[in-house]
Amino acid sequence: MKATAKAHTNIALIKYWGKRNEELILPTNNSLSITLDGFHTITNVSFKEELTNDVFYLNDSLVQGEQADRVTKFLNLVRDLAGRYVFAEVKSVNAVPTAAGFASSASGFAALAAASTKAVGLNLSDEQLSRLTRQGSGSACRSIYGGFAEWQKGEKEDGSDSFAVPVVAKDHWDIRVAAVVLSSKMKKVSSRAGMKHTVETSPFFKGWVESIPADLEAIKEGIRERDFTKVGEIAEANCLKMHATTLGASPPFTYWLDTTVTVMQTVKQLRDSGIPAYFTIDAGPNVKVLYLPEYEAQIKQALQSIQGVTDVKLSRVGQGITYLGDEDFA
Ligand code: FM0
Repeated sequence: MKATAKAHTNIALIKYWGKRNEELILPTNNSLSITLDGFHTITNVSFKEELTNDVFYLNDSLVQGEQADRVTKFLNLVRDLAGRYVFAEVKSVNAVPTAAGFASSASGFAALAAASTKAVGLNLSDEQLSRLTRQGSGSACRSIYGGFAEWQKGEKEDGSDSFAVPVVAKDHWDIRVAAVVLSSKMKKVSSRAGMKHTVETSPFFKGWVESIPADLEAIKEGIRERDFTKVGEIAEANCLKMHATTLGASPPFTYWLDTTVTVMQTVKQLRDSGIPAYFTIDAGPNVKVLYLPEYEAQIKQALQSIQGVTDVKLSRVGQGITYLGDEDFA
């Protein structure tokens, strides 16, 4: 009754921003991401008859409160699916520095879903696993796959047609992502709270949702053709549209800091000087920069030299879920 799984985080090029059902985590629009090899979570789940509640350790520390409740809520789904009502010990090791501005919830829930379902004896298909993972954290359903993945929002009220699928073979394209870490200690508006507030109050939200199908069609074509300019332009514009919805909210808010804008301008300057690069930003101040391998040295140098940037972490396209032996869990 135990298993260990590893999952990587992902960065969306077409953003998931808005839910139509908060309980089931059903989105208002399709989204599309790249799984990244630079950031991962490894999770070991043991279901044990002697436990009287779930216990959750993150990086060797016992976690209680809201984060632990989210793990238990997710394990309840797994127990219902398996028809086995046994509590679990969950041990996670996160190699996703929170400071890098990646939602560790993506790799976290993907690894939890994979390890817990395997431990309880469920043998799920990728589609079933993605659908289940979605209910832990929406963006996590894309981390089941390596390479480029699209989360199809689905139409049904029960969410049975809302899950991610691969877009191309994992090794289709060696595209790179630099995560630019800023020095801020800004209080964070979570993506969950930020998107809810935006859906409820921003008049720009409607325009956002309506603009998605065309972006998706075009970016998938760009990915298939390995057309970096096309993919970069669409991803950057899609990110700007998402952030524009927050400025239209009431009260308005933004995830950007002054250094966020400086990094965006640097990316534009790199392009003007002949180095192809495009940015994207999630629900936080840090910037992710898309680039091609041959420009890695220049990209890293330019981003590192910006005042207020504390770190630049480079990543390649990563793989989907892998299962590890218990001896691999350190
Ligand atoms: O990843 O409320 O998955 O597509 O990162 O747990 O379903 O943390 F930029 C924002 C991620 C949203 C875009 O939201 O929300 C993306 C975002 P949950 P998530």
